Amino acid sequence: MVIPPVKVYLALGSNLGDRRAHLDCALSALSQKGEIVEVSSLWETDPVGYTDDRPYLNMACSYRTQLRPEALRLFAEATELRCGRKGKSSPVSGYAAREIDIDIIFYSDKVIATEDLIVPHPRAELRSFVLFPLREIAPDFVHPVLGSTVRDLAEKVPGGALGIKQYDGA
Ligand code: PH2
Ligand code: MG
Ligand code: MG
Repeated sequence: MVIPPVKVYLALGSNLGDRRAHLDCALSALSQKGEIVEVSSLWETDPVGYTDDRPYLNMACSYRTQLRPEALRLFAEATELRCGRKGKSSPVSGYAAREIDIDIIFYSDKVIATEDLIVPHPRAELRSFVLFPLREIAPDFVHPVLGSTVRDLAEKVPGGALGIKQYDGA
């Protein structure tokens, strides 16, 4: 059964190899099963949650898709592999450097909690590397659990603008 298109927000990151190429690969792969609508600028960010000296390039995009949440999760994972990701990591197994990471931050205003997928992303409000790019494209989007806009969450994010700067492409 086909569902009407929904708008979702994705966060992308890379800190291994040709970071920009990995992000471009992900965007073009995603556009084969939906429409990339808005794209943030690139932000260079210090790794959060583990020790690593290789900075990330992070960005966010909005995406119009007819994939249901679980199908989108699987497609995002397949896209990570196709765009060069070698290993899997999680807050439980421990983070590691990665060629490409694609996270579902919001799926429309849906609240989802299954064994494999939690949306809104459970750590979005703690992460400037998610909120700063997202604020560029969706400042007024309201977090469906917290009831705050992305703009407000970004302004209150722990650590503020520490360890994150706009990437000048050099
Ligand atoms: N992703 C993580 C863990 N830490 N740190 C930065 N700066 N950027 C990320 O995308 C990132 C991270 C888990 O996915
Ligand atoms: Mg992630
Ligand atoms: Mg991920």
